[in-house]
Amino acid sequence: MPELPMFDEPLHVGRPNIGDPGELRKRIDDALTSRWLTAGPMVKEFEERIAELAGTAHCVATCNATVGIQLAARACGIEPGDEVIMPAFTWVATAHALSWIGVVPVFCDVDEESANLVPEAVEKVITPATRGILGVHVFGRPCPAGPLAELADRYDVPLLFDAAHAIGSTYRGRPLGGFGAAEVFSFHATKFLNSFEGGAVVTDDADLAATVRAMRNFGITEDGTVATVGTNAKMTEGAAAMGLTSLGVMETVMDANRVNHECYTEGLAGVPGVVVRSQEPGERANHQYLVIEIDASVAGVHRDRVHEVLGRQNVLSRRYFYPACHQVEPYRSNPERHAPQSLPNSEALADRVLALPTGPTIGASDIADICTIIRLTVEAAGDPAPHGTTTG
Ligand code: T4K
Repeated sequence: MPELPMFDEPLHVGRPNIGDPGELRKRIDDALTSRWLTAGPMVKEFEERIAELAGTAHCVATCNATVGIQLAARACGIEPGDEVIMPAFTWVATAHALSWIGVVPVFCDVDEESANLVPEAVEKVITPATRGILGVHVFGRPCPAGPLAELADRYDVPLLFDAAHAIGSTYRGRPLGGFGAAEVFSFHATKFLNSFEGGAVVTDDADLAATVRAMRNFGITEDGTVATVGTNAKMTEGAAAMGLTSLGVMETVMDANRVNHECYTEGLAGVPGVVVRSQEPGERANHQYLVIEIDASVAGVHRDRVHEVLGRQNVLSRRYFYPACHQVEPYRSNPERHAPQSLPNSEALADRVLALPTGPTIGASDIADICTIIRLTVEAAGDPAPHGTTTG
């Protein structure tokens, strides 16, 4: 391994895709000239574009996805004290979004291959106290939305999806966004489609959309009356300007990510214990995240060691998602409430996954070099490093 970092500049996971900066500046100028700075015409245009992409009748843009999940849950009638089943293997925001509004996340194990909820596992943790199911399309790979909807119907509870990673991917050939009662996208700076910070609730249900829209604006409905409890979750015109600009390069970014996925798969072929996570066969994938799994028992080296070695070479990989939700506070201290069953697949995944840089700024030769670092680290395998306790 070279003494000096292989890369002069750090390579990040989640480097924002900006699109044409000239277009962005023009949109910001337009907002300044019109003196319409938030929840204005650009937000409306952004909502129309997102609804079109998701194939849904309605889109309500929000300041981020965390609050979007809260609005969607409240608009579905999920109240403080209610229990909602969700995967243990996701970014902690999914769990915290619920907890912050007093809803109790109950963690369910995920399928090891897809890293998503599957109905068989969900049914095992359903109790009379269950008031909802919140699936997550982890790394943009679709949950089995059809069978989950049948299960939710059978138990008469709403089904929602945290689609933070999922715009541009499909399930049974249809864009993610149109499944369950509502789905929630994230447009955080690190997402491949970004609006600085931002999110959106998408749905085909007109009443639900109207409730979310009111809740986003202090509970005020279209006719100006306060009809419900609400918050301030509005998207700004600046955020929408970035979102619209970022939409201009979305297809290019997805193409680049797809090619990068192939390069990593080829580059890591034959490295014992290391696999590149795949996407759903037959579906369109946005390849939002490039995630490898390192099985220490085969590779002879733990994921944390590879993370550390890459860091020294200026490749800033991220341990998405580690720890699993039930392994962090406040959930860890209350397993009776949050983790009624064991969660072996979520724990195994959290112990093995490592997100690597992707996106249009990463080229084939960068990927070849990153793969070389990983290959050499496995070849020189020593004792597994002790586990850390921080996320990412
Ligand atoms: N559900 C799921 C499944 C999610 O993954 C997320 C968020 C949510 C819900 C909630 O969505 P939002 O409420 O955020 O809309 C990041 C993001 O903050 C978070 O949005 C994302 N998931 C999560 C997976 O990753 P961190 O703490 O790892 O990110 P951060 O800010 O340290 O950035 C990661 C790397 O990206 C940095 O090392 C450098 C690079 N970066 C970041 C920013 C912000 C840049 O190059 N430029 C930038 O402007 O959480």
